[in-house]
Amino acid sequence: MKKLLFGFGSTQVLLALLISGQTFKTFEFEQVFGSPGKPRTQWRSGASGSSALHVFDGDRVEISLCLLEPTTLSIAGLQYSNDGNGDQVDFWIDEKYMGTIYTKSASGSGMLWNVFSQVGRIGDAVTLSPGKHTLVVIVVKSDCHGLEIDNLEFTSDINVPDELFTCESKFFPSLKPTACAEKMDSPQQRRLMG
Ligand SMILES: [Ca+2]
Ligand SMILES: [Ca+2]
Repeated sequence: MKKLLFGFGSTQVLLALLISGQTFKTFEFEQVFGSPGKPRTQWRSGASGSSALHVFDGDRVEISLCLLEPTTLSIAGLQYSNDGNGDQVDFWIDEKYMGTIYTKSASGSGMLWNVFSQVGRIGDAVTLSPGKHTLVVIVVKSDCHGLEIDNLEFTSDINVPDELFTCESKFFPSLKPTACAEKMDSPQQRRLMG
């Protein structure tokens, strides 16, 4: 219950979801690297799961949705942080465009990477057939410094464990990395992070 309330803060929303039989599912983006504490998944006390995934222009995350029965779901929200100019992130499920979010420009000399903001619902609900579907999160436009994506929340009419719902995830770095991305992915940085 505590988890459901976190990030939404509205008893009305929670009650509406409980009455309608909807359940929340959460995907933590740092999962794509297995565990936090890597150059792209630094420890963040302000993030859920204590970490987020740093993404740059052209980076892409693919999340597999493994559905056991017909499922109606929607993307209920994204949590992110940004310290620098704004960014544009698009969302697709299979070949269907779901929506776009724009991060706010902010300047905190690096301190704002630990300050996470919530973006509300992205796109309409979709009904998917049983089987595997792919949710694509792609950074379409970004400054050199990129953004951090913490988690993605779904609502679903079928209640299965989170790890079944989002059964696999892969990270695809940009083929044309920015200077900031190259610096973060450098062998020196990986050595520094252990
Ligand atoms: Ca940015
Ligand atoms: Ca997280």
